[in-house]
Amino acid sequence: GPRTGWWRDAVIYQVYVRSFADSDGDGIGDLPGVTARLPHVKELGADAVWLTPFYASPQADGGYDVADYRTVDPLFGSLSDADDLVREAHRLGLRVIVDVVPNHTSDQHPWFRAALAGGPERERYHFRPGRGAGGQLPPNDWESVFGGPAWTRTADGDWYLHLFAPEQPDLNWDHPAVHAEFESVLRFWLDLGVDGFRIDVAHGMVKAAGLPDIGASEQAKLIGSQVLPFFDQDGVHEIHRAWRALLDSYPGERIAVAEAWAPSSERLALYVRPDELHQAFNFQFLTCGWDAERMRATVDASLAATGAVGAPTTWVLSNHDVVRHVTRYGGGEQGLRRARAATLFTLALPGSAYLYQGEELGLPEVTDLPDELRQDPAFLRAAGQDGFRDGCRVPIPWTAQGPSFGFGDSAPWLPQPAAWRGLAVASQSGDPHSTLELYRAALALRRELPGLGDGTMSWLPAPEGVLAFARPGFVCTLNTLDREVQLPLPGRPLLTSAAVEFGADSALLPAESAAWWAI
Ligand code: TEU
Repeated sequence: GPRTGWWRDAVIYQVYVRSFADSDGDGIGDLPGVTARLPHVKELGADAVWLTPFYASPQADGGYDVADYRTVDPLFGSLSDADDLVREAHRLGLRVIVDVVPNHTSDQHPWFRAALAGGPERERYHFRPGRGAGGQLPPNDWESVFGGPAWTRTADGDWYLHLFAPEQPDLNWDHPAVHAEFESVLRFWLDLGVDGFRIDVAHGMVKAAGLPDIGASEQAKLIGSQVLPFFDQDGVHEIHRAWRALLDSYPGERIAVAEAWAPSSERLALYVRPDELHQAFNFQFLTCGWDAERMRATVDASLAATGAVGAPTTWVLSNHDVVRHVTRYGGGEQGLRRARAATLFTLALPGSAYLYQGEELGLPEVTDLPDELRQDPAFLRAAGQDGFRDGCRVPIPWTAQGPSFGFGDSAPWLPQPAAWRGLAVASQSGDPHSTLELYRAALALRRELPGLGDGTMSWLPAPEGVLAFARPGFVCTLNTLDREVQLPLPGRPLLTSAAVEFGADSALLPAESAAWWAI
C-alpha cells in the first residue's frame, strides 16, 4: 500500500557519474566504473543510488543538457553498460534512480536544431520576437539562473528562452508532443529496469501564461526568492500527476523525486500529494546554518508540511550544486565535527535521506581549482548565485596510491588535493574513528532499530543550544555549542560523532557532537 513503500525511509546515495570511478583511463568517471564500485554503496548501507545524467550530451552543463534522452554518452559508456549497472545493482539489492531533464534540452537536440532551421519544432520551445527598435531587446526581463538574460537571439532575429545556459533551451510544455516524448522516455528507462527518476527543475517546466515581466519589484528579481513567473506555477502539478499514473502502471513501486525549489514548505508539499510525486528534496538544511533553534524550526516545518499530505520528508546536506557541508559548516576540524554531528542528527529523523558521494568520507569543498579546468557554466558566465559548483565535483579518492587515488588510471578531470590520500575509502576503512565507519555504523543501526526510518518523533527538554528528540526505543542528542554540555544520561550509548563521557546517571556531550541512545 502507499504507506508501506520502500522509499518512505530510503537512504539514497547520489552518484555524480563524471566523478565517481573511471574504468577506461580517460580521467572521467563512467558507468562501468560505477558498476565496479557498487559494493561500496552496498557496504555503506544505502538502499538506492541516484545517477546524475549520463545521456548523450555536449556537456555544456555536466550532462544536464541532453541531446538524446535514450542513449548513453560515449564518455560514460553504452546502453549495455547502463543495463549491466542496473542488473548488478539489483543483484546487490540496491535500487537505481536516474535523472530526467524535462525543463530544457541541449541546443544540439534534433528538435532544437530543426527549430533553428525554421521547422514546426519551433513550437516545442519558447521563441519570441524581441522588443524595442528592430527587436534588439529580449522579449521580457527574465534572468538566467547562471546569470545574464534568459534569452538568446537567433540568426533570424527571434529570441529563445533558456532559464539556464544558452545551450539549454527551455521546452514549451503547452505542446502535446513534449508530453508524449517524455512519457516515452520514462517508459524507455522503466522498461530497462530503473526504479525511479529524479526530476530536474520539476518546478520550472510550466511558465506563467504570456511570459510576463517580473516587473519592477527588486525583491521578486532575486532568484533566491523563487516567487517568479517561471518557477512553481500551478500547472506543473498536472504533468506530475500524469507521470505518477505512468509510474504506478509499472510493477515494483517505481518512484519520482522532485528537484523543486518552492518558496515555502507548504508549496513544496504540493509536489508530494498522494497522486503526485513520491518525494521532493527538502533543501532547508542547505541554508539553515549551525544554530539549534533554526535547526529545530527546520525539522518542524519540514515534517509538518509533508506530514499534512501523508508524504515522508527528505533530508539533504549536500549535492552536486552546493558547497560541501564540511566547508559550509566552517571547514577544517570544526566543519568536519559539525558535519558528522549533522549526519547523525538527520539520519535519526523520520523520512528519507539523500547522501552525496564523498560526504561519507568527510570530503571538504575544493576551493583552489585552476580556472582553466573548471566546467561549471555558472563559473564560465562568471555570475553564479551561490558560488561555483566544480569544487564539490572533484573525483572520489578510493585508495592512498595512484595518479588519482584509485579513481582511475590517469590524472582525473579535476585535481584532488594531496590531503585526500588520508580521506580515501581504503584509508578510512576499518578505522573506527573515521567518518566512513561512522556512516557505516549509522546506516547499519538505522536498518536494525525498528524505531528509526519512517514514523514519528518528539522533542525532549534540553538546555539551550542542545537538541534532543525521542523515537520509539531511541533518543538522539545534538550539542551545537562550542563547549561540552552535561545532561542526565539519556540511555545506553549506541553511536556518537565524538567520544562521549558518561557515568551512571549523566553524560558529557562534547562540543559540536551528536549521539544516539537506546532507551
Ligand atoms: O539545478 C536547478 C537549480 O535551480 C539549482 O541548480 C541551483 O539554483 C543552481 O545549481 C545554483 O547554481 C538543476 C541541476 O541540479 C543542476 O546541476 C543543473 O545545472 C540545472 O538543474 C540545470 O539543468
